[in-house]
Parts: sequence; structure tokens; C-alpha cells
Amino acid sequence: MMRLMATLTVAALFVVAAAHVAAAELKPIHTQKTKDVVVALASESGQWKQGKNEFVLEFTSAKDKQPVDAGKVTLNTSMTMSGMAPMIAGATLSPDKSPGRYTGTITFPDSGARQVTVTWDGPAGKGSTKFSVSVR
Ligand SMILES: [Cu+2]
Repeated sequence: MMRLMATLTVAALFVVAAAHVAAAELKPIHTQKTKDVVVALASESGQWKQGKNEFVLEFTSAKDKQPVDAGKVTLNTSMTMSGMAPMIAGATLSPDKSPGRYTGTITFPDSGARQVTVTWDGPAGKGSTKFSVSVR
């Protein structure tokens, strides 16, 4: 009986942990609507800061809001600085379990406005979009 109780407790903990990850509060950093897809950038804090950042990138259909399998996705950033070559930083992205959802990390050496370029190439087609995000 004790063993069964222990097993059930462990199982219950796994369920709680899984639910927690799925329900993790994500605040939008930027949402970019293109002709076909909506690209949503979000994180727990809702902003990018100097240093290392974790974030989620989500692709949904502009028509019916359903997840879109974006296939191979890249996210690159550039910062224009006067009298200097632009500062370039790219994200490391990996597909999440949920379709159309990617988790990523990116590191910024300093704060300031970034020009962000997201590209995708998947079964639903390929595309790219640019937008600006301010790094705090
Ligand atoms: Cu800079």
C-alpha cells in the first residue's frame, strides 16, 4: 500500500509539473502579422534584456488562428550603431512539442533597439518578416 501511495504521489507530481510548463505565463514581446501567418514573440517577462534571454516564437494562421508548421525557422537581430559595424546576434531555436511553437535563446551584449528578422520554410510555405524590438 505504501508503495502504491508513493507511486501515485510521484505520478501526481509529474502531472502537476507538466501542467505548470504548459500553463507557464507568457507575456507578448511583439506580435507581427504578415499576409499568411502571425508571428508571436513572447517570454515570461515580456521583454528582452541585456544578457541571455529565453523566449517562445509561435506561428499561427492569419486566417483561422490555427498553429502553422513553420518548418525551418531562423531569428536574427541587428543593431545599427553610429560609426560602427552593426551588432549582429542570432537565436538558437528548437521546435517545441506543440505545433508551430519554437523555444529559443538569444544573448545581447548591450541594450537598445534591435531590428529582428524571422524567416521560415515549411510545409505551409516560406516567408520572412522584420520588426523592431527594444532590448532593456
Ligand atoms: Cu549595440
